[in-house]
Amino acid sequence: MLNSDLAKIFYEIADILEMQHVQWKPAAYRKAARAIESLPEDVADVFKKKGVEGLKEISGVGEGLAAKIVEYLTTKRIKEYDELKKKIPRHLSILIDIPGLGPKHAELLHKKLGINNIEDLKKAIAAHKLAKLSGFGAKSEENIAKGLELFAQGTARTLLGTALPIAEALIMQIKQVKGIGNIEVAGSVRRRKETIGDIDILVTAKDPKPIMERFTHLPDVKRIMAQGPTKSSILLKNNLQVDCRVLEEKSYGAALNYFTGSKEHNIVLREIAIKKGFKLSEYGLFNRKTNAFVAGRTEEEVYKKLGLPYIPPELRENAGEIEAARQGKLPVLVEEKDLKGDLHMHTTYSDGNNSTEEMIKAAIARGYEYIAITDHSPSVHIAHGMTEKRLVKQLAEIEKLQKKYKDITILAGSEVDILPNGSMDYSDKILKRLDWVIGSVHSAFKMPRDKMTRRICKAMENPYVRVIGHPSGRLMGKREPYDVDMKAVFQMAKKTGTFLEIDSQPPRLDLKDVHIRAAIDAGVTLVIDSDAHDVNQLRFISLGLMTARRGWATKKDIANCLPLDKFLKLKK
Ligand code: DGT
Ligand code: CA
Ligand code: CA
Ligand code: ZN
Repeated sequence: MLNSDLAKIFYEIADILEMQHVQWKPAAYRKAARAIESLPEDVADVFKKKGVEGLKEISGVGEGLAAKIVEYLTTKRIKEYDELKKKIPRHLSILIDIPGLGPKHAELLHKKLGINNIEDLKKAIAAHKLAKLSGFGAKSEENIAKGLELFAQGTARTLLGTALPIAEALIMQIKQVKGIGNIEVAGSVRRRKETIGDIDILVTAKDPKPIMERFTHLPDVKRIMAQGPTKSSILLKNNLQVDCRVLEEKSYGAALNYFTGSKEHNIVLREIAIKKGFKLSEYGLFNRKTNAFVAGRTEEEVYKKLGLPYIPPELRENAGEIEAARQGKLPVLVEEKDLKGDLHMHTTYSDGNNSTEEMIKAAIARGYEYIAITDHSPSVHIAHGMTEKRLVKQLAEIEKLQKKYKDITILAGSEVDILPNGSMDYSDKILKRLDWVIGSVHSAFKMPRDKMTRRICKAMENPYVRVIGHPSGRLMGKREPYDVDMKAVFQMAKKTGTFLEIDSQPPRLDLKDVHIRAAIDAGVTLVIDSDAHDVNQLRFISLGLMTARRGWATKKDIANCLPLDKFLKLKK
């Protein structure tokens, strides 16, 4: 959990330095921030085990930044950060957190309209004061209003990619209590929803007291919200709420079912129970007349008594899963072990943290049969997109590395920008030389719907474009998806045999669950990619996999579930 706090500070230092027009340092801080937030292990543990040398193994962390980390670990502060914060006015540090509002505009709003905080800004927008301000106008007022909405959503709910590792860490800590039976996360985290309101943890134990004691005294607790004999709620230092309930072994399955939800799924289950002469609650399934206990120890047994097969948590949204279960038509959901490769990752050739060779070695360690190396094309300046010349150099390097690493097949690829007119950022001559081309939109997001739809469809008509990367372009909490006719995209994908990507970066998860399901229904094949920018981000693919499961995806819907020989035979 320290990792995300520390990464946040580094990102903020980068932002402030950038406002002061400091060169290079912001990029260095951002690189380290990304590596730290991607780290599978807590930085504190890295430091404990391997000392400063261990910290310096983190990509982007040299002598200087390692010292900052140690400072943070030992004093809980970073002096440079405290001093930088003093230098920028408070209103700026608040306002620049709003998506779409940069330091220049924030300063202008402060000077001209006296806006100091979010509340001031909301009022000014309601009175249309921005629209009348020179340098702004109605359009930018609308955009800032949208930014405010995103900001509110972003602070109200937490990304699955953030909440899941926290939930797992808390479970590890609670598990150490003697006499603990089962422990599992329930609620939206267990359903793998893309954002999480709060974390729900269920525990069984004969004596709930030591569990509640431990839970309310976990190291990351900021405040105890409620404390009872079998149920407590805490607020973590990062403002995420966690509920914990201790139950009897006998009703564990019924409680797990109840607290996993969704509420809508539960309502239908209770109706089924009533029709069968039962009563279903968090305590178990009971005979309605005699009140005798019928089932409750496991979820399987509850579903069975209701005449249903076990329904995976990811499907429990009352979106047709109960009918499918009744008819024996539940999909056999894709699993992590089905993934045979990863077809989207970046290296230091563009904006990745690690070299091509480091990425290859990390992919081998994950047991993949094949990967694609896909750095950015030249138009993406902020991501150091490669010129054709640099791409050719990388191709030669990949060829060499392929000879060295025979256990994995390395596809020489690229994530090529789809330009606003729908043409690709590299010539066909270059595209033809590549084994794997992703087409992605990284610019001109605000096009009208029909134009954006044509832009993406035209890219799919290019015979070299195998897959459309992060098809909706959303960044949860930061950027809305662009306006595009997804149905038309699905049709064109099917017609041209182009894959659509499920990008696993935590704020993307793009395609999202409902789009995945619609794409599959339209006959489209998908790929699940990590879009890793660091060796430690390859594991993000599990988030894309969870999203695919929420989209009812089976193994046969995902191209990179094919073994190497079959995958290589796929032609567009
Ligand atoms: P979240 O936290 O907003 O991401 O969503 P959930 O689904 O985790 O919701 P939460 O934490 O309020 O409650 C956890 C589960 O408990 C929820 O999925 C279903 C169950 N639950 C909570 N309140 C009710 C209720 O009033 N009726 C029913 N049937 N179930 C409820
Ligand atoms: Ca919850
Ligand atoms: Ca809850
Ligand atoms: Zn990418």
